[in-house]
Amino acid sequence: MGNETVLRIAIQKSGRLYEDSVQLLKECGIELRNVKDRLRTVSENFPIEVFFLRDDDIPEYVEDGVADIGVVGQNVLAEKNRKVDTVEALGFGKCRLSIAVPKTEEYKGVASLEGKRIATSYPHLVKSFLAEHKVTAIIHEISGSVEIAPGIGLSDVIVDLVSSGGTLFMNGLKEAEIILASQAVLVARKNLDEEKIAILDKLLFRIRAVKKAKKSKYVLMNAPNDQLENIISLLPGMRSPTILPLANEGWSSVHSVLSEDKFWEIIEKLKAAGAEGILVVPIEKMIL
Ligand code: PRT
Ligand code: ZN
Repeated sequence: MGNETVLRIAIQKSGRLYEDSVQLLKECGIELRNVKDRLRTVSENFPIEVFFLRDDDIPEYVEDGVADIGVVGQNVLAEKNRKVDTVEALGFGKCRLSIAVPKTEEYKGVASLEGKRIATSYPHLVKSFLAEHKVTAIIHEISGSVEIAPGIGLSDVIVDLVSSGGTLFMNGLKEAEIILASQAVLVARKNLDEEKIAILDKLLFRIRAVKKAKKSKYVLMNAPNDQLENIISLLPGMRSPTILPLANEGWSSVHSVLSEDKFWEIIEKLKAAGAEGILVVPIEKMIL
């Protein structure tokens, strides 16, 4: 790539955010070769260089300017408390940092943690949560397998990440209170120069198009002409739905875009209004 400016992005080397991070870049049309077993790689078709790092190190590397931007969980970002800007929520890596207590115990609120031993990998977040609630407890920082701590007598409760809740359940624990809801975000270092901001804007434009497309479906259906007006009124479309005559007299083909949150509701109304042969197609990119 010669001396052209490249934007350096840090993503997780392996683990829960790796696949989705690489997939996101791919969906943005950014080609990366040989991503496995590499520390860094430069894209051939977009001015970006990818660094593969441990997720815990990403906020620091971005703050220090070793990388310009990074993909990291809000949980790690909040714990590390580095001076970086969050530029976009990415919608994957969703989880929550929660207080979990033994299944057999009744949880009576934050105040009941007074004097208790809490095992966690998130000492700073736990400390500030307790301070906020004016509770004093003993924090045991452990780096992995936090969920076994109560079982081996190391702590009374834990604060750990939860997604399905299966891990807690298998260890005789239950989720008692959420401290932080988290997902992966794109962060950027402060004071990026103009050229890098221009590349970041280009990347963000693509990321938003991909995100938007994931939330939307392209819908095609056949509609009796005497019901067209009614059917069209149910459809938002990007501007308005597309109507094409069918060879079959008295019928039209109606095309539109529906957002996922309203999808089923609208489909039911369309059927009730006489729409037939409804096809639902995923959208790859959506540029508005
Ligand atoms: O090696 P490196 O340091 O990079 O990776 P890591 O082992 O520290 O992190 P990794 O890959 O486990 O997680 C990376 C990020 O994924 C986290 O920082 C979160 O932002 C996000 N994430 C999303 C999760 C989970 N979901 C999750 N369920 N991270 C961890 N878990 C663990 C949790 O700690 C518990 O052990 O999964 C278990 C619970 O899962 P359930 O489904 O049984 O509730
Ligand atoms: Zn980590």
